[in-house]
Amino acid sequence: MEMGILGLPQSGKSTLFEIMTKVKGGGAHGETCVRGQASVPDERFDKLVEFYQPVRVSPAKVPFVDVHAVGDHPWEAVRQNLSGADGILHVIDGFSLPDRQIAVDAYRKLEDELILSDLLIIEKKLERFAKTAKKALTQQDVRQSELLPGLKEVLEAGRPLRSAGLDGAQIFLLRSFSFWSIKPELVVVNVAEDNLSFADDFAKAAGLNEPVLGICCKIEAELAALEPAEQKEFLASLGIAEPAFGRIIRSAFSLLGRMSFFTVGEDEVKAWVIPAETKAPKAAGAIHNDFERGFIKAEVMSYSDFIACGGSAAQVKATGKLRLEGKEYIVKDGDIINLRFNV
Ligand SMILES: Nc1nc2c(ncn2[C@@H]2O[C@H](COP(=O)(O)OP(=O)(O)O)[C@@H](O)[C@H]2O)c(=O)[nH]1
Ligand SMILES: [Mg+2]
Repeated sequence: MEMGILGLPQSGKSTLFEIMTKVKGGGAHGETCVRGQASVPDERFDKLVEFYQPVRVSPAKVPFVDVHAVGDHPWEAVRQNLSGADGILHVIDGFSLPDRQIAVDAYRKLEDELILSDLLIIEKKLERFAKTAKKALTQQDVRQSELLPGLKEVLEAGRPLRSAGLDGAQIFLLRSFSFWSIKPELVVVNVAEDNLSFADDFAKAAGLNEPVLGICCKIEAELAALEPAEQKEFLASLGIAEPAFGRIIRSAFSLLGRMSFFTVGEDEVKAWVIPAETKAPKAAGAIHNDFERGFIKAEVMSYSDFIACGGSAAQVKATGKLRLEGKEYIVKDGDIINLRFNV
């Protein structure tokens, strides 16, 4: 799982990457590509840490990739380093020239590049299908050849594949193409300090289905350099409850279809990252492969029951709210789990 950061040069990609991951962005040491993990802010997690006061604290993480794409062939660097990304964070410069049309054009410029790239893939494939004898086509070929012409029309209309209303099976059928515009996308407008509402202006003007969030990287970079207590003061002075970068990380996390369950104790409170709709043994496998094989039962407390019982696991058990779940249990976001396994 990985989120690729896309955007024109000087739009603030590396600045945002650094704010989110605390890792120096691409280009700082001459690399074309830098990876970093961003902690996902989660009030529930903070609360669990407060109750357990553990030695180690391990929040959920989202990996981001920052590409330093400059020079004559920036697109090549992007292609090489972001093709494996599961989602795209598209950064728009909204600070240097806060003009809606310029921002929308900047967005379209890269978006059209991705759409064109996908269109070429489809055209090539359809050509190949046309040249192949019907009998030589596999079942998968046939299903692809039925699906692709409609998708070609979507792209020709300038729309990304993620807007084509594809279902899970169709997306699976298309996975080998590594389409760009099929990836879920979060749009982030990097706004000027004195023009925080520009992200909303952009969203209205662009009329996108994709989620759009605003951030002023300049302010948030200053914020990130402060001690936690000073951060709170600084935010309060601006009338902001939470820094925007936290919301961006959370949106990326859910855009990638991920959720977390918790394991708790005095040694460690940890948020484990799993895809939504994961069954208990697979979730156990996120902790250790052996736990999946040797899975017996999961003792589960819901986060809300835990809080209702004043943060006492014993109280949860005493009130009959501790559930013993088996192999078919689908883990819910925020479950607090203790595994029983046999290895
Ligand atoms: N005024 C202003 N400058 C910014 C902001 N975000 C980034 N910059 C500056 O814009 C330049 C390019 O930023 P960078 O993150 O390297 O862009 P990248 O090429 O997309 O990675 C740097 O000099 C940043 O300091 C912002 O919100 N406001
Ligand atoms: Mg950069």
